[in-house]
Amino acid sequence: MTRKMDMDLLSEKIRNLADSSGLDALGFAEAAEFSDYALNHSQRRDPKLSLSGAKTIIVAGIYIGGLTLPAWMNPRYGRTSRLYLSAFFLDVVKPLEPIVNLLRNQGYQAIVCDGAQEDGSVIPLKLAAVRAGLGWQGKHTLLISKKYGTFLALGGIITDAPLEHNTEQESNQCDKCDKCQQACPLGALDQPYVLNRNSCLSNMLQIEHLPREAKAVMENRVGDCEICQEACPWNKKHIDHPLTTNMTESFQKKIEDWETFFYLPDLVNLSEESYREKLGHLNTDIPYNLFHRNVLIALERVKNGESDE
Ligand code: B12
Repeated sequence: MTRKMDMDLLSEKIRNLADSSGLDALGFAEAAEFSDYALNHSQRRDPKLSLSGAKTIIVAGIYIGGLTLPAWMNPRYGRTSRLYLSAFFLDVVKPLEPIVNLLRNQGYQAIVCDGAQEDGSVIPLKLAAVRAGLGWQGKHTLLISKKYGTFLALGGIITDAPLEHNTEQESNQCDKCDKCQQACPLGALDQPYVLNRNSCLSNMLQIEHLPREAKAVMENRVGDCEICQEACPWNKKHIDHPLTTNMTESFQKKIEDWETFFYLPDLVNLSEESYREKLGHLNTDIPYNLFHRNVLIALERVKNGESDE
């Protein structure tokens, strides 16, 4: 009984900390194996390989739909994604720190899914978020939250603290909708709920070999693609009328001069050093030469009058 009260109290403290750190969504899940995880990445599949006494996975989400975006609809500006602008995992890692400190002060171990390196991504975050009750995986494979659509950047902690565990998962609401599948110009979602990584434009824009079919559809994208997310009906209200949340302001500060930063005629002259200085903290993983290649293609398109402008 006392143990249960302690557990509830700690879970409650974590919820309060999450609120004050600006996290928009939080859930607790049992740290059991993700037996349906398809990648050959055993550490990610089994949280106990990261922490042998793991009991709980804490999954957190930050709403990234509220960013003021650069002038992406103008083909003279390079286009990226909300996740890219919000520094992938990193903005979810920082607000998790107070929770990690609390757990450690109480004598528990806590490992953060920092995502900065391949092995830092110690949890399959979409599957963990579903288990924690934050939403369901859509046909584009992304987590859909009723409140935030797919615009939740996810982060997580594995801990040996015995916290409350969610037991009710959100039911899948995609039903017959296949808008994301139809929207993908490269057929990366031909099979619902499975992303063919080799055909995903987000992936292609960060690898050496850019196939001709990707070049034909990338438009002004210089890194990352959000086509499937833009087509998702659960995102419509966020695209038309983004919410303002606690974090919107801090994201915004970081991209203050970015409305002009992505102007292609200037962007093409960005040196490797400035690239690192300006975008390094965003953890995009896109090497300078590939970013520059993407910018050149986008600019060429404007010069050749292939854009609608
Ligand atoms: C590797 C990776 C990528 C790779 C590969 C993507 C992939 N196949 O998942 C690349 C570089 C291509 C990529 C792209 C993007 N990514 Co990514 N990526 C990751 C990363 C690091 C691991 C994901 C992973 O494990 N994939 C492996 C595959 C096997 O997992 P899966 O797609 O979930 O596969 C499951 C389903 O297919 C399911 N399944 C099969 N059949 C069926 C049937 C039904 C009915 C159901 C429900 C499920 C189901 O079973 C599989 C489970 O094994 C995570 C962070 C993390 N640590 O989790 C971020 C992450 C998943 N990415 C994210 C995002 C946002 C993107 C992009 C949209 C980026 C952008 N442009 O904004 C694009 C994705 C486009 C898309 N439609 O997915 C977010 C997702 C947030 C969210 N709300 O869901 C994450 C969580 C990062 C973050 N910190 O927030 N990504």
